[in-house]
Amino acid sequence: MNAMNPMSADVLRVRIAQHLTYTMGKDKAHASTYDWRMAVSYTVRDLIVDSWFEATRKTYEQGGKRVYYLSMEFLIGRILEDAVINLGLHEQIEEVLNADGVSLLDVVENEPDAALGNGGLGRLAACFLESMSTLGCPGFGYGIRYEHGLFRQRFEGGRQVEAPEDWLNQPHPWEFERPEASYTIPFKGYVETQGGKAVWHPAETVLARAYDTPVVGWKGKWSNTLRLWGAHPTELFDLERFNSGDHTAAAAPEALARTLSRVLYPEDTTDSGKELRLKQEFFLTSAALQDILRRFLSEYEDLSLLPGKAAIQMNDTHPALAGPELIRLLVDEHGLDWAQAKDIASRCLNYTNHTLLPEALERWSTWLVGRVLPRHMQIIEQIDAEHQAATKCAPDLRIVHHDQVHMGTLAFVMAAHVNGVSALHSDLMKKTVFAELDKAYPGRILNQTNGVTPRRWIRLSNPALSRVITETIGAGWEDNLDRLQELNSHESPELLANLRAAKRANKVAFSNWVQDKMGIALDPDAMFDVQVKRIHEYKRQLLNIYETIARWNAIRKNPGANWTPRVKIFGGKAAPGYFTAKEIIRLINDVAKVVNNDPLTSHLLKIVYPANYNVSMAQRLIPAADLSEQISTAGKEASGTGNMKFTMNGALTIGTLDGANVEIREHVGPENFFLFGMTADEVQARYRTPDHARKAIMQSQELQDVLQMLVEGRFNPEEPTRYHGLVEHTWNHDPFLVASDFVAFLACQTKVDAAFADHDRWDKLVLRNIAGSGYFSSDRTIQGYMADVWDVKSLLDR
Ligand code: 26V
Repeated sequence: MNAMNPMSADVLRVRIAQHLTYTMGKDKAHASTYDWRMAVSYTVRDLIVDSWFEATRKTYEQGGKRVYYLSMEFLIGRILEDAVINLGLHEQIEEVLNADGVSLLDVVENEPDAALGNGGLGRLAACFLESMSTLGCPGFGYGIRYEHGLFRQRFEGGRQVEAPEDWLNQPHPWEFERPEASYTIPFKGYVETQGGKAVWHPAETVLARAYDTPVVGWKGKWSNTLRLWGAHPTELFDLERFNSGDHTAAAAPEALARTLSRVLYPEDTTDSGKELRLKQEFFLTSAALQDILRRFLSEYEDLSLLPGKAAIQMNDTHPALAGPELIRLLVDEHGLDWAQAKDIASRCLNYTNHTLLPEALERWSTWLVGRVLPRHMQIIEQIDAEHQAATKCAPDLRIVHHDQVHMGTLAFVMAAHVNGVSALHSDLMKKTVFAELDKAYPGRILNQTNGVTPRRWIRLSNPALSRVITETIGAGWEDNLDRLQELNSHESPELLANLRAAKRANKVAFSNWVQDKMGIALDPDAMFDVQVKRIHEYKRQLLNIYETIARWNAIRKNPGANWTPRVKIFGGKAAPGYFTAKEIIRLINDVAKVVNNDPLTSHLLKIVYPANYNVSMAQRLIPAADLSEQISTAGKEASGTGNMKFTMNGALTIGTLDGANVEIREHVGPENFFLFGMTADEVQARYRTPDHARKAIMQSQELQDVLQMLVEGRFNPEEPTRYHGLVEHTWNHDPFLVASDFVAFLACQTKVDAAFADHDRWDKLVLRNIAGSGYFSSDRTIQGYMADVWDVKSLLDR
């Protein structure tokens, strides 16, 4: 069922009522918001299943290649509202619910976020799945069905406190459990050679069971599957022990097995060789590959045909065991010889790199890999030996080096294509971390600049802007986002006023939410200046809060001057073990408390940091933003995707030449982008300057004042020494060059103030940004992967 053949409100009314009665067992008089949400979800799901079956049938019929996207993270967010929008049922369902005095908004907001990811990498995977469905690219997402997604964040005394997230404590209406699709995942034990063949005798096994969620594309024309694996015990429990009264021990095997899919790792940098994490990675990888081979062998016999039927994408190195595991399955289980198996594997696999930060590159000790996956350790050694023989590479370019398995090198060596996620990032891959591998395997590295789905990130989250766009350029831009360019030729005082009105409505809605949740009153006519993303030193939230303090000082010195009122909005979580990031959070909250209560400045400057930033909060916040802070140290942010969402929603960017900022600036026009700071090359040179931080601080009285206030405990008189460590860090280390970019940042912010005060000018900048953002649709990105990496064709006649 799709928008070309829309469901009438009458049919929907009957179906929703039936699910309310027969699925939920409630009558209307007693139905809660939860009951309505489930009834609506089942009704919508039924409609998706039709297109899902059709897509599956077409895929089998055509017998073409499929894409398998392996990712440890899928940061989906809410599903119902997205499905309703993509099926074009928003108005009808609203009508049906309103007739019973129920609000669709309440129903939609009753759904917990599926937060199966940490940040950009996981959200990208979710956007990709939606775009693959919109484009009719036959594919599967493979991930883990974490019982607990990313932790919930709250603040106590300004400090981050983590609580477990519990999205599965209610029935999850979007998934289909598939008990018949389960695979045994082996661990540990030993390898024996029998007649020249390796035989692995695992000491532990766990069952991976499939849970399928359909992902519906725009207008419901196609649906792909997100297949998440849940861990189950291979043996239920020890009945003998249970009968003898030891109930806890009897259940131990079950508990142990289930830990594999219990919780998402919340660290986005590696801080250790955690065995459970390695096991999770293998659990996903092995289950996915066994499933891929099973599906292939149900249609074909000759495994040498696999590369023509399966493109397997490794989302970062987390599934990089796919190389050795595919070889193991082909050799040990299917009897192929080594050379053929390796050739097949390396023609199926591709690898996307998402970061060049050394602390986030995965390495596992050979001891751990050898103990958990003894057969894979042998295979890795063999791959490495052949890599060494073929490239004569230096020891530090080997996969195994200093008793560690370098997963980036393993992924690179085993992949047909390796890609970065923005032009700058792919370029830096070739110049830095992967320079030698690029020479050894020329042409393997290519670029696919990230994108985001405009269905969720404009159409769903910003209905006000969506209406203005449709009224101006007509329908059909949602799956052809380059059409936003047409907005430029419609420039008129009326269009600019409409854009302004849409933005203001979003700001009012966000202000009401902040008032409600935090008890802080915001002025919707102030500039909403937003930095939302994981808290990381390289992203430089510290630079932003230092600038905020300097701004407060300047206002206090001259309160009568012509200030542009601003609301500084922060959002984001820190990894639980990341001490400095947590200090930055606390500092922002401490500063907010003091600044927001200053009667002299509170009409000119407010700071808000709503806790627990997630996909749903992003959907409220991004449409209300005027200014997007993309201020990472140049060369450190691989791409960014939030930057794209802000641009599409008519926020202007203040940013460095980093990641996709470079391309955003080119597409919207350099004159419509607030650029500041050192380039990636200048950053490298700056690191070589002795005492760079101290020298920079001496150049700025404003920064010295800020640091002095922190030394004096101006924002935390109850414990004045609280930020001495942070100040010392800035003076003596400053690894991300906050001090060196401070003066430029301040100057650029002054330009932003002036631009915002000039309404006519600002409105035009907004228009240029929206109109230039079409390139950043994930449809464009997926088309790039289909053509350059996967060699897969769309199965939709568009
Ligand atoms: C790293 C690790 C290391 C091992 C432990 C688990 C774990 C989980 C997550 C990560 C983060 C990988 C890097 C990442 O998220 N990169 C972001 O990817 C975005 C999508 O390409 C990109 O826009 C961001 O710039 C980049 O930081």
